[in-house]
Amino acid sequence: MWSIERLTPALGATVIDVDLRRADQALGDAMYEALLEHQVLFFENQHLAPHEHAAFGRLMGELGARHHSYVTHPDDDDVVVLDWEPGARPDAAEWHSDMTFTTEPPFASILQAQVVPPVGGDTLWASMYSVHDRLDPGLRRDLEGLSAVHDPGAFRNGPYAERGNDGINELLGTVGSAVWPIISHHPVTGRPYVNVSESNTRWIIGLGAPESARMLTMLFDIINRPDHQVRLRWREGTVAMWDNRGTQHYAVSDYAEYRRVMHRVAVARDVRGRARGHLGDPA
Ligand SMILES: O=C(O)CCC(=O)C(=O)O
Repeated sequence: MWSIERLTPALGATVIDVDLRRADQALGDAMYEALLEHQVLFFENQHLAPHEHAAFGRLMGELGARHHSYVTHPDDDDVVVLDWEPGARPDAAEWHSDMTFTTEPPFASILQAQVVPPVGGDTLWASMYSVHDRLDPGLRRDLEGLSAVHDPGAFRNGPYAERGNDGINELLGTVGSAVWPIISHHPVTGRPYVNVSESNTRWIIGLGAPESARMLTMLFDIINRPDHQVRLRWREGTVAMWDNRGTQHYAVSDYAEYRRVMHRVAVARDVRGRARGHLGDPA
């Protein structure tokens, strides 16, 4: 029988004695509840083949949120490969939730380590519930009712290197941007969370440039406090699954001379949450 070990008061738990290759509907239901409670779950020693990884993803919900800038695995199109060769500049060393620049960001992501550096390459997650709950009440009141624009941020760099300004305009034309309340609500638990990220939030609607920039910088500093975080040291075969609503993550880019390879399955839609009826904010 599996069990759960919590990792920090803010978020994160390791699920012990579980084999995700044998996961069935009952385990999927249980992991869903655990995910709602702990926000990010870690499973050691899984070593899922691409089709097993995608099958576990399907147990958690509907797959399909493809990222515009990553390649997929030759054996399974639902598995994205993040392969950072020695000397590469990994692009996830910034706090972000996945694809908040779209109007339908994925519900969850499931990441498995394939090749890890001997040391370094950890990933951190932060609980945006924790950030919200510990905001100064006056600041929280000021933020209620404000919304902010999320856009692809540094994903501009690739198209710019390839095609200059036209590349950026094409990216913004196809991928676009999305507006979210700064205090958003989790669509299933209903809990409020802070929904701005250093990677993707560019502008607070209705404010002038200096006020918007100052307010966002202050929020990014708060998100960056260890009080809200958990940190994973990867081993090959470790799987992490996070709820993309109410968390952010940061992949530390400190392993310059080594290769790091991850497989990721994005779960686009939360089927169980939909069945319960959404409580959250409209996009
Ligand atoms: O490589 C990692 O640890 C995280 C990658 C990431 O940011 C993502 O999958 O969204």
